[in-house]
Amino acid sequence: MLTRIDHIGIACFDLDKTVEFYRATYGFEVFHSEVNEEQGVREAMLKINDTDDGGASYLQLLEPTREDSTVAKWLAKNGEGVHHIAFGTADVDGDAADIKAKGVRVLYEEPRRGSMGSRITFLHPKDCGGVLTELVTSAESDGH
Ligand code: MC0
Repeated sequence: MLTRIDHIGIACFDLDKTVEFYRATYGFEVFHSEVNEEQGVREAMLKINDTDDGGASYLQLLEPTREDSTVAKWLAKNGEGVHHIAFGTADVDGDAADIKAKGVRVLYEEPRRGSMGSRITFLHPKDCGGVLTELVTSAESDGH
């Protein structure tokens, strides 16, 4: 069951500059940052609020680390902006299987590693009304 907005992913050319915009404009601070080489991104997670399912909601700022990454490709075509939304679930495997059975393409056979030790998969934007959609099981809620 999808129980929260885990994060909104925002693509940017310059992570440090974008982090500073969110700090100066809204007062949001970096909760966590990391490089995910598999996904080709350097990212900063800005925690917005805890949620009543024991998780939290974040803004995820993404800067590509290589030109062939999905985010670099997207930035070249669209410029900076909202790249994807992510729903949180305690069971990414089960929810991905249920959604796949409804005819939506799930992009990974098995969930991969996401921010802060989470397990993630993506749904094809062309099957989701133009919205790249991610499913996330955070490390805290993962029974695996
Ligand atoms: C591509 N398309 C999008 C889109 N990316 N539409 C909405 N939102 C996006 N973000 C559209 C394109 O405009 C194009 O439409 C069509 O999908 C095919 O795109 P493409 O540029 O030709 O590229 P493909 O097919 O090679 O790849 C698209 C695909 C890919 C969605 C399969 O981007 C992908 O695998 N994304 C999932 C992984 C990802 O994005 N990782 C970065 C965040 P037209 O109409 O022109 O045909 S990593 C992350 O977020 C992690 C760290 C985490 O949360 O923990």
